[in-house]
Amino acid sequence: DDPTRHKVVFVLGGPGSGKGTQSARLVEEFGVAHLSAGDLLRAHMKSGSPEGQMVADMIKNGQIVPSHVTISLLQRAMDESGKHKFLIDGFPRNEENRASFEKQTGISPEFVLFFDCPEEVMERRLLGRNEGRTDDNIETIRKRFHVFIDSSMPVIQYYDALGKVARINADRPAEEVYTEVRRLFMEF
Ligand code: UP5
Ligand code: MG
Repeated sequence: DDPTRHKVVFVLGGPGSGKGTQSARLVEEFGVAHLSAGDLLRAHMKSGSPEGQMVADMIKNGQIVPSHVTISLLQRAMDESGKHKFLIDGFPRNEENRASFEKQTGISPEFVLFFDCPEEVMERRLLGRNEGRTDDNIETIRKRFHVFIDSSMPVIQYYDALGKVARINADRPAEEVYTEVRRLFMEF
């Protein structure tokens, strides 16, 4: 399988901005493959390996897992999917993630969907989610917000400077957000 055929869209935005929700709709309508880096890491942490334990500790603290771990999970998922169009949700989260991914896979994204949402709205959504995630507590949520501003926003700025970012106001009902997301998705 030729990796140069792979087309990738990064789905970025703060914790609780709606990355997973909107990605699921795009999958339904356009049949692209959805790879949530967070979901892959959460599955990996249940593996019982020492690396899994490290991932669990880092997620509970809202920290960014080392690139090599996340990238190998993403690469394997891409290889196993048999598809060549991917939505990668929640990755890259820092400059090192971004540079390593582009270097190791040779893939740069077609574009980036950026869900822009106020913190108080994201906080309310995360506290109301109730899916038993170890990072959905107020203490970890504050750390996640901090890491997002400090480490992840520079990645969005990097792609914005390349003209690759489509910003979406995510502080609206999910249906309304999707109307704009699908329109942007079809334009590209
Ligand atoms: N909801 C969604 N849209 C809504 C809307 N428009 N109006 C009202 N409610 C809405 O949505 C969150 C909640 O809000 C849901 O209950 C939903 O119904 C509702 P969701 O779509 O799940 O938002 P999402 O942006 O996906 O939120 P998530 O919590 O998954 O974002 P994070 O970025 O925090 O989580 P992720 O899983 O990507 O990462 C978790 C951790 O893994 C990171 O903190 C980090 O420790 C680690 N990680 C890495 O280290 N490296 C990576 O590359 C990726 C993750
Ligand atoms: Mg998510």
